[in-house]
Amino acid sequence: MSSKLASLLDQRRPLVMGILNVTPDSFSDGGCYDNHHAALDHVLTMLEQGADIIDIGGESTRPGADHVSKETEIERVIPVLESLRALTDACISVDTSTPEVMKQAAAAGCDLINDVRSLTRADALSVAATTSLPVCLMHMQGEPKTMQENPCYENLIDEICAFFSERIAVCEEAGIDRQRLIIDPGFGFGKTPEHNLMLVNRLGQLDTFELPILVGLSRKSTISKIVGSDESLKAGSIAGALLAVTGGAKIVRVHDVKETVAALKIATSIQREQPQ
Ligand code: 8Y7
Repeated sequence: MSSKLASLLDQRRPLVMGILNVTPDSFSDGGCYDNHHAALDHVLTMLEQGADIIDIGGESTRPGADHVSKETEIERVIPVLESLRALTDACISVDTSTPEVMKQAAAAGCDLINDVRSLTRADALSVAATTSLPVCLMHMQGEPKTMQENPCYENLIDEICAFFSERIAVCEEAGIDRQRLIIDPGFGFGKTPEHNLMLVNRLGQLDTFELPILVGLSRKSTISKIVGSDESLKAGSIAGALLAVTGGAKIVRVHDVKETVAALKIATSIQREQPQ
């Protein structure tokens, strides 16, 4: 594990990963930050608000999204990453499944590879191995284009655990130390609302891997389906983040950094019976 992420995880409090979408069509930032300077501003704001990690993504993985070429992804992600690296020592994650992006992101000084496809693309394993960076492995059933059409499991938790067992073994064989891995059940990635809700309750079953757990529930459709209006999405997402952390998540990937940081401070203070 990179010393930067490892020392953050050593703090034994939940970490907040702020989302920076550099895509013209993202789940909910809708292209607001596709401009370089606005993107940098947004990151600096999230860091001031207490984000521990920033996750930069140039490929929309929202349900139904089209494939993005590696050239487009590189054009979107690398210049922003380079500018950010010059501005801050903060932990920066790159959300990508593309080996060429991983390679260039590592050269530009990123600290974590966040791959929703768990290094399944050709060459992703070997490239990730050579970067020496930590990797977040996420569970997904199917591919973003079609994953929400008919998600179906015989046993959700067993299948997710089997998936992680296999991917962890494959990573180790490729030379990626187990200590470099983070796991994520992949809320909304080939899952119905019922699946997602059950997963929050059963997060503890992923403890058997003894790896940090990351979760992303922020503004996802399960939250919006329950709370309805846009104004309630923030509160709904924070409730999800709190319960995920209570269930054992070590990192929450969120849009609303300021409010999530405040909510988690209360959770940690209550847990320690000491104001944090
Ligand atoms: C997740 C993610 C997205 C998630 C991890 C969105 C890139 C969809 N969701 N990465 N990425 N976990 N590790 O709504 O849940 O932000 S994209």
